[in-house]
Amino acid sequence: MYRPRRNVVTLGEFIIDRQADFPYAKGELSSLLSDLSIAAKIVNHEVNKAGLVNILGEAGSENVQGESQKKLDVFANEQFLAALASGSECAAVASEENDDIIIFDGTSSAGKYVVAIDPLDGSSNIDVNVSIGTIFSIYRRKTKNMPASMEDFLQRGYDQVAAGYIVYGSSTMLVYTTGNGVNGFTLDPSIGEFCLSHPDMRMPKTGSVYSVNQGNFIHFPEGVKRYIKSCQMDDKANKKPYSLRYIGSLVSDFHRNLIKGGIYIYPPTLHAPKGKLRLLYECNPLAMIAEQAGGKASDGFGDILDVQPEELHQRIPLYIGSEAMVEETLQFLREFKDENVHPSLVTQL
Ligand code: AHM
Ligand code: MG
Repeated sequence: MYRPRRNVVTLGEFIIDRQADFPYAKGELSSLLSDLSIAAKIVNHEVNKAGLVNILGEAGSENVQGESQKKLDVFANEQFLAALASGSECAAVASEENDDIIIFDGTSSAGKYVVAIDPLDGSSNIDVNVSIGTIFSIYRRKTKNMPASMEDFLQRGYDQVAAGYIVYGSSTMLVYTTGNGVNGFTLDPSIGEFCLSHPDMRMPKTGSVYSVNQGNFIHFPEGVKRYIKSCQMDDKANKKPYSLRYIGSLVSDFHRNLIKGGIYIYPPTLHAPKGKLRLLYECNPLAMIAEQAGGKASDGFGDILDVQPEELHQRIPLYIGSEAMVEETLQFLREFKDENVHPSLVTQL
């Protein structure tokens, strides 16, 4: 008998199909991921027409890091908060754009999960039509029978139950993990659905791309300088010299390296001794994805996912990507840890 079939698997179908894999499966985490994907579609729509409408430019306010916010940052933040607030699974959100955690009232305070999010990462690229992204991290709440609190967010990356990102690039993709491999979905604008395009993503063990803001070179620790120099050597056996690729949007640089192999580095610098990137909603979610895809993420000493956070907007150095490349960088850091490092970095490290 003829049975019509279609090849496309939508994100919604995939999430429901995988629901049984979740240790506490009752559909709440699935529902939370769906809420995030809906907000992602709305943000994508706005990102795509950003050049056409008066939504570009400074919003006139500064975020908690003292950085100027773009209008699209504000819009994305509002959309993700609204999507999470309207579901009943998320009890509270920590966002790069908000000083404090946002605790949802009413039924949502019973939600079992909290979400840490960078609603629009790489915001300096908005005005120039270069890829930007959203990064999210989901934890089970620790608090019970009371409103969510800071304690729910200050959990190690290894405690994440799910993590993901959306890259608004030449196409828009949502990539996520629930600790059971990594899967990527591409938005098909004609039907408005994220469709499974990259099942079971694996990060190549090594690559030939390094991503770092080399403009800060003189302020890097000696080990990072030596690693960069080794990337530039003529060394055919190890496929060096590597290519330098730095978009300046962490999500986009990470996404390319996830697919093609490579390393992304944001080390401590003289002016930013703890690096620039935020542990909770930038480094931890990408570290979970990297590890789930066979890659590695370190702060220069140990696994990023093993770091006990002390504050919401904590910054941390990041070395993330193909396992062999991260390992090699760590070797350089160990070998040159005492050499030629600016005194302020020695005390901070
Ligand atoms: P943002 O969250 O304010 O956009 O900052 C994070 C971004 C990352 O996406 C990117 O990799 C990095 O900052 C670039 O920083 P720099 O310009 O110092 O190289
Ligand atoms: Mg960011």
